Amino acid sequence: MPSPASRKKKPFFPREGAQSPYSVAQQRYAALGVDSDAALLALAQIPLSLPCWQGDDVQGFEPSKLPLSGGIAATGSYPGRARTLQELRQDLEFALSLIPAKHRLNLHASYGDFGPTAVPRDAIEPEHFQSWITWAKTLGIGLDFNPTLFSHPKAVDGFTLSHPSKAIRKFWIEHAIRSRRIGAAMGRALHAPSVTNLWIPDGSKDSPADRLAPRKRLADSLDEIFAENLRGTLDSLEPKLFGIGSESYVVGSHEFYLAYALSRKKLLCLDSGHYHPTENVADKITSLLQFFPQLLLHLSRGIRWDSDHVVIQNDELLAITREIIANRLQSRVRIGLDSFDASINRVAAWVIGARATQRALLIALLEPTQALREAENQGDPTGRLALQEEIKALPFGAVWERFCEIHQVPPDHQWIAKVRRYEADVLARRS
Ligand code: RNT
Ligand code: ZN
Repeated sequence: MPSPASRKKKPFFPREGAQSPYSVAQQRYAALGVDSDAALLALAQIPLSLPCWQGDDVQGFEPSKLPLSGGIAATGSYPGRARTLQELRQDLEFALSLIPAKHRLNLHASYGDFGPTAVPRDAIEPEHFQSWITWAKTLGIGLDFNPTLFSHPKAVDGFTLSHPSKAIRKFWIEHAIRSRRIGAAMGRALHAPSVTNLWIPDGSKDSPADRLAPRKRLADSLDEIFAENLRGTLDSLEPKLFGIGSESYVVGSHEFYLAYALSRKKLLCLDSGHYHPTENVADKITSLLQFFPQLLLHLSRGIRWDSDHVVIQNDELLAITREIIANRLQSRVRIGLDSFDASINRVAAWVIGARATQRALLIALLEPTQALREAENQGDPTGRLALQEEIKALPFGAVWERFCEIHQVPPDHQWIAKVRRYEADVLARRS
């Protein structure tokens, strides 16, 4: 006769301490046909390109700094901004030590190792970025690049490559040509192509009388910039729908760059902060990839008029990572982050944004895509919706903790203490 204890129903969940949280999660996912070990391996293969400009409020290292312009703004005065190239590298190395797996750094042309003498933007050379290349090699990370067409006397009236003045256009064309060569030099030196992404601020506050001519001038400028065939760089173009001071008209709009990039075999960059608030950026990915071999993403967080808040794990981000992973598009979508927030610890901003993106990618990698598609293919939208909702409660946190453990970085709730110590020891000493 069985004892009353053994007649008790076996608990569905193993008792606390009986198994590690990861193995419990592993079993929950396996029951849905998802291999969490494979998800951990796949996540480690997805590099994120971190924006150098989050470390110093988009100031750069040109000796004559102009205030940030071009309709973008880093608001806040949190202490500890990196003031020199050495400080920025130190902060980046520290941030990278808190982000699991290997990543990339996205540099702007204004962040060269220029020394005390001003180097005009139309005279920058790969040599000004040699120390970045050496640094990246030491860390074993890749570099991406961007020409800088803002915060400059020749960019103050809102137009650069589409400016009516030929001389101004020529200046910026030369800058962009040189930037492509720098991106190519980085890519060749680091044995993996660098993305050289072009964003320009051109646009106007009020309705222009002529929307056509600036776009024609921009197309012509771009053709000059891309005339040279280069190995080592992938060119990319970043549209925007509106900005501060370009509320009524942006020359490089979505349609402009979409058509330009497609016809010239360039990459298109989707910045998730650049579209109307109800526009679904995630939904653009599979449409564009019917025709583009690759895309670049600037993951960002738009709030009202700002397009560059720190990335967080919100529905928008989850929808984007889900589209990439569920369709196995990770080798065709390059992921960069784009934020500049001067109101919080800037090192923490990198870490929060990168880890949020990795968590969102992991959630996508743990999705029971096959089961969802089966429901869909069987004409069962009810079952699909039920499962889509229920997977939100699956224990992805334990898998994320395992990822941090494998990559020897502090788990959630622990990395922030390290940042606080760094703040006290390093950042607080910067006046
Ligand atoms: C601006 C664009 C652009 C910049 C960086 C600094 O709206 O998003 O990518 O954020 O070039
Ligand atoms: Zn961007």
